[in-house]
Amino acid sequence: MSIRIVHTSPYTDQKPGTSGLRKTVRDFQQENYLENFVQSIFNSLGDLSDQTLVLGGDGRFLNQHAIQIIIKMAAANRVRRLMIGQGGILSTPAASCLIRKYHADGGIILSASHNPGGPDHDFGIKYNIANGGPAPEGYTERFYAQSRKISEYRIFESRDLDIDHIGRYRLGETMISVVDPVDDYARLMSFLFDFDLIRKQLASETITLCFDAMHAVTGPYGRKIFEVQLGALPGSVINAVPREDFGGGHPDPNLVHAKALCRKMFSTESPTLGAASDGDGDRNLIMGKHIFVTPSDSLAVMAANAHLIPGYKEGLAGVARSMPTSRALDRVADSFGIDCFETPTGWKYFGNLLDAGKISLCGEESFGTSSNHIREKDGIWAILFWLNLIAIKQESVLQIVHKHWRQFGRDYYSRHDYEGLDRELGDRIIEGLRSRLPELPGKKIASYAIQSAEEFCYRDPVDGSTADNQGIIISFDDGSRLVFRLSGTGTAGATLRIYIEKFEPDPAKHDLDPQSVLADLIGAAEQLCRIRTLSGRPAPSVIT
Ligand code: G16
Repeated sequence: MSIRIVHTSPYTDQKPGTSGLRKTVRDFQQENYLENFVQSIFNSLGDLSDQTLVLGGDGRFLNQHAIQIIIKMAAANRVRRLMIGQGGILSTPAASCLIRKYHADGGIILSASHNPGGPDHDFGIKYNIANGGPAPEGYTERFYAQSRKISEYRIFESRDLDIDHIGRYRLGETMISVVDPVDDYARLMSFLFDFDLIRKQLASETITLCFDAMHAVTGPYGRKIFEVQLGALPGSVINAVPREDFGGGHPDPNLVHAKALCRKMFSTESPTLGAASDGDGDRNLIMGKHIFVTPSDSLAVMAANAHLIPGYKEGLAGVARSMPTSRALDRVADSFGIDCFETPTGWKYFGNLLDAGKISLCGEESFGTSSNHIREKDGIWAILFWLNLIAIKQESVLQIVHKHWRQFGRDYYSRHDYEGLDRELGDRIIEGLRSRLPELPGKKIASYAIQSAEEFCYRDPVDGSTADNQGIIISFDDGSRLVFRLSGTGTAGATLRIYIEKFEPDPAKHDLDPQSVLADLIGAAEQLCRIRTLSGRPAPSVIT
């Protein structure tokens, strides 16, 4: 066995986006494409001979192949220790949990999250730092800079390692432990939530659950935690077997892609709680009998009730949400007298606030919620939170949400996505809005008067770092708001996201259809950006 040095040429497009380097499988199959990026990460991390790294992925197509390459490259780069999830599998939250628990220096996670998988779809690679969270921009900029000048990579010449069995191995100077992907994570969950109480209510069928794992990574986590440890009825976890192509589905837990679950939750046989998670297990969808809880509302309900849950009984230090997430959370924070921070889209922006103890709960409209227990968003955790809450309150999801609205008011909310647009058109729309920002305040659109028009720029309150151009916000004088931004996770063309929200304090108006309530604002959005006219598309590709 020896180390081979392979000469290579840089690719120019290895700039990480909202969450790591996310590209099509075909991109990753180009000669040395994966190897270049992995070596660029290693080159940026300094001396690896005293570093421990965690490695795993969501099991999508290319996962197995990439894991073996990364193992050999880690050994050739003299990484001291590698912890790998058995079978190359780790959900994103479980990877974050392992990094923190074993004081690793970081981790490489293979996933394109909620994007579809298979030879014709997407793959991705992201790096998480020692706090267990996504690499901040300082790191990703260094990876990118390295990728622009890379001329060689190092790889160990050896057979593939058996990662299907738990055990310890050695490759060159690198110690390798293959670990159970679920155990440590499940243990952490049992400290945060009242497993005894949930178990009793699941056993007596006071609470029933349907968790759709969407043939993605959370199948084994869901089976073990919900069915084995908590005793949910067998079959409570559906689509539980992870597949390389997610069974041909799109592992994005929303109303469009989690269709089977939605049908069930609006039928007469719906369980108490319906939930789903995404490709790598960090997103969550929460539903009750005849109700979909928007991620923004779910976050606000969690914040309002966290003190009831064992892991949070001391109360919350503060909370945070990404800028386009509705302001339902702010109202809860106000009433509790705690800080509510507004960050750019991207989980990495919560890391400093969590590390500094300024917040203990955070979330995003894009179906992500989590707390200070790890540094990633966490799908199974969010579902356990709701299970625990229902068990304590002995109320349905619908009752919990309706009571919340009565107390705090309802933020009607929707996101309209126009996917796969021409990149140039996406840029032109944002550029057009940006250039009109100074002239918009004071103008009237439909019945709405614009109060302010600005581009969101963030200054991290902990380290003072800044992030500019994070989305365009148009605020109206009745408190309604439109946000426009381009996705940073798509792999084809551009995706324009339009976020629409309107506050309704009157309980008599809390039971209306969000699309109807927001219709005028949706019209105003079209007048402002003219996406339908310019793209020739009569409607968004996805509405959530
Ligand atoms: C990633 C990020 C999230 C972000 C989401 C959507 O999620 O981790 O913080 O909200 O992308 O980003 P965009 O609107 O730029 O597409 P995931 O689950 O894809 O890793």
